[in-house]
Amino acid sequence: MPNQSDPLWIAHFSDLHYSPGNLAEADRCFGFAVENAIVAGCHAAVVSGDSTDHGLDAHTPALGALARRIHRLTGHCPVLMLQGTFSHEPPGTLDVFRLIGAQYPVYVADRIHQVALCSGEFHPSEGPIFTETEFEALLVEHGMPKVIFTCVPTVNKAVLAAAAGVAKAATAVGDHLAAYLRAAGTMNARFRSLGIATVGVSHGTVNGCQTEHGVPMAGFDHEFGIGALFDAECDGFLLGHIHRAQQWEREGRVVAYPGSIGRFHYGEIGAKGYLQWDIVPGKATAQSVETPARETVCVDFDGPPDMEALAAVAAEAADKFVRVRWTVNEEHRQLVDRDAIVALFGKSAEIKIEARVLPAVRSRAEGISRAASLPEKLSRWGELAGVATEPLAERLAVLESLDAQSIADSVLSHLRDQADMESGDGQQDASDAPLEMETSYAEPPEQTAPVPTSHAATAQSAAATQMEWLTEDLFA
Ligand SMILES: [Mn+2]
Repeated sequence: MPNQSDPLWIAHFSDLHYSPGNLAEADRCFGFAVENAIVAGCHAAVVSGDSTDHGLDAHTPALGALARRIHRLTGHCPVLMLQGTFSHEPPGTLDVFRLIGAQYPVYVADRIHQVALCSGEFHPSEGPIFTETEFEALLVEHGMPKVIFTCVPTVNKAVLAAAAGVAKAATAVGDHLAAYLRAAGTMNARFRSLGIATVGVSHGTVNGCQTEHGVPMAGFDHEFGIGALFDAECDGFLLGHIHRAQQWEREGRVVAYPGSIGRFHYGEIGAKGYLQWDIVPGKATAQSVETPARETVCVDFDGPPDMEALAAVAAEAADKFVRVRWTVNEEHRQLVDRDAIVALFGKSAEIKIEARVLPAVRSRAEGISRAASLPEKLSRWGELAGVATEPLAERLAVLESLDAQSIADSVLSHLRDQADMESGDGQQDASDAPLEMETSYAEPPEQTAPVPTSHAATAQSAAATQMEWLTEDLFA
């Protein structure tokens, strides 16, 4: 341990997330950080929560690996481990670590309180803050503390919710913590006046911080305001929970997240590392040391993946972890060759493929497949869709029986008829216009046979129907 006058140098690790799935990443990064901190001669080490990713059985290799790293640290300096998020670190997970101290102890902070580090040993307060009596007894028995830690582990919101009313639970957590931090601040200011370093350790979200995905955390349901943390009058406030490294400074005092020790998810921005804190009473600095976190590459396509673009990415992605995502419409899904993409990234450490297929939304025409002919199918579709298909049926018959030139000729001849009708020749109307399609299209109108008089009325209405499809927009 250093002399009282030396700056206090704390290695601050957070969010190790040891689990079977994260073992390689967590242990490579934490192993590097532990050795780096030992070589650099840290005076104390802090893990500010989420040492594990979820509850781990005793026989899980990941738990053994974490224990070995912590044990290794205790051969060099005292270690404080803070209780993190309950889902990641079920209460009680850390208890066993109290037993693995070598040269120095592991201190587990799982309640809101203060703890003094004197000559390599931890001496906790009975209640949330050191009392006058406790502190004087501490000085008599153990001498001047090197540092006072103010510990705020994850708080049980259920307990607060019951006390404060469920609706106000989130706000109440912040209010209660702010009140506690202010009270601790009064004591911490006194410790500082005695030349003792003061350090806060907590696990939670600071309002206004940014996540590893670049999302700003702004709202009223977060644990801390940055002002509340500075109110604790700690020289340095060591935070965990947010996986992106970031810090705030006020008059020489610093609040900081080291971020997670490794890169556990795709799409995380920012470097990974641990923090080297240098603290003299009233002034702190936190320097990040980067860990060898895995490199990830994310490529997203709106539509089928561009294979040329992917080939260019693959050329730069040897030994990296690659995620390729795309979104395609259902009818284009067969355009994507997954195997070819996997093959492109043969040299990468991992290729993760996430395809999102947008389902085609179409209403089926019930019974249409049982209709025998195309005109029948058309008519069935018209019934179901509420569309009058007669004009379409006529055009379909024309398309089926005539070639393009004949159709065009007849359209032109009908247009000519119409022009004649508009010029006022009423007699032409009955004789020329009502044409039977089978006979009229290939011939000029004046050569076609006149419709028999007895059928004139019928023919006229038929003519009107036929004219309709000529005068209306063909593509309607
Ligand atoms: Mn975490």
